[in-house]
Amino acid sequence: MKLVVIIASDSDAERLLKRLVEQGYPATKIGSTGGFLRRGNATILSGVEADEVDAVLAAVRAECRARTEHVPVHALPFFGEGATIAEPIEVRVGGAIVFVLPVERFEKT
Ligand code: 2BA
Repeated sequence: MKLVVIIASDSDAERLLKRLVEQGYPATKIGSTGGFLRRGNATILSGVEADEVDAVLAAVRAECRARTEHVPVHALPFFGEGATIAEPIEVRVGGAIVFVLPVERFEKT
């Protein structure tokens, strides 16, 4: 068994959760916050058999499309304070970050 951990934007995560559940994959959505942008995002956990991981990743690719956005440096927490760069910086938004972890043990009580 594998645990697929997916970090996605809030809007993409909602559609992804719907698609996973419709396809019969269990999923849990947890509210989270990106450390760099400090924007709300969502973390989805899905525990599936090893041979189902590719199908879960296909759903992620279908629902989470990356795009870029220009963010003013002064709007960035930590980095923005006292920033001397005037140009907005380009950041990736949307898309997903995925970790696939081995599951040592799974129990349902
Ligand atoms: P954030 O940390 O808010 O990062 C949002 C986006 O800002 C990142 O998109 C990346 O394009 C950019 N970014 C992050 N750190 C940067 C830096 N030091 N300088 C310039 N640009 C930077 P993604 O890479 O798609 O990441 C989206 C969200 O996924 C992240 O939100 C974070 O919540 C999570 N994440 C990404 N990589 C991770 C990792 N290795 N471990 C844990 N969480 C991760």
